Amino acid sequence: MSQNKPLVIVTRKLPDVTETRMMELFDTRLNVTDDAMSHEDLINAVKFADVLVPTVTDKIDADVIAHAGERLKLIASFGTGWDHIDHHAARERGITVTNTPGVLTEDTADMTMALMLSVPRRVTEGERVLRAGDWHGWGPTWMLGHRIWGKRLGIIGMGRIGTAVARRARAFGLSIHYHNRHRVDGETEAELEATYWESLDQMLSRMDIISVNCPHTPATYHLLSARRLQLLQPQCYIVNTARGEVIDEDAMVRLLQEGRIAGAGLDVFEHEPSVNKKLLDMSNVVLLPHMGSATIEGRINMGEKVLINIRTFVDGHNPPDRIIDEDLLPA
Ligand code: 8YV
Repeated sequence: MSQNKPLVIVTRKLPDVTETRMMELFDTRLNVTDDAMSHEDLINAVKFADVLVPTVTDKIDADVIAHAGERLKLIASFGTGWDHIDHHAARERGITVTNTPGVLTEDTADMTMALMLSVPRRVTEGERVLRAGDWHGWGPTWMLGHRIWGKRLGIIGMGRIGTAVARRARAFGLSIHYHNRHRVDGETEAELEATYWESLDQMLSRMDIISVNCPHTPATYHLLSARRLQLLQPQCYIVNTARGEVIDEDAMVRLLQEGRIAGAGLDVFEHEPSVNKKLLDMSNVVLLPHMGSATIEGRINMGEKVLINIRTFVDGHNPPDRIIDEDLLPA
């Protein structure tokens, strides 16, 4: 790290308050146009930066890290998921990686509930009919969806977000089931009246709604594989606000087309920002453009975390949100 203010390169437009404070504290290069950086732009950035502040849209792979200059010591990512960063390559180069956990938990859980309600109750479908001028009045058997009260919700990944989803879902009358790499503590399990399934296969075949809330790691890539998706019951809905890569998206699309699952609420996709065209034609799916954490409050909190991580690191301390190897364990 240089003697003067560290050079911080920010890859995307961040909230004004974050950018302003960053300008005050560090020698900061902002991205005022907000155009996503190309692979080449990222390589150029890491050659000179002391600190890189990327987001989920920047693939910081081994090649980018191989081009890092001697000065690059910290990658302070703006976001909780860090699957866009080759953490092993960074560690081998002595580069610390941080993220922004905790501050987007409630917002993401809210969006999960929004999808969980929207798909079975046909919310966006009904809205589309109305806007198209095709609503000709109430009908006793028209636009019927399915009740969620009393149904079984299976949460994959009972970390902060999964637990926040469970709390909300309880209030909507869902019974909570979960699969996680560790069983949660007894108090939380009792509070949520949650049933733990060590076997994901066993859980999947019994649920009415599946919510994906685990991070994307090598161990969770296609965790919902073609084989596992076939275990779901035909009335089951899938909700994903975590990462598209956790589900074999082609296999899910096939099951949706064949009517072998009831529907899906998706905020994330396997090949973002491109979305499988077949999904666009389906009425039983609700599709959102990765908006789970998109609140002004959440983004400002995320910015604050990035600032704290950089400042702490620059001052010679362990940044609070340093990514540690435990996170690489399977979900
Ligand atoms: C963020 C997310 O907005 O934090 C995450 O893991 O998926 C998003 O909600 C995004 O990552 C910002 O980089």
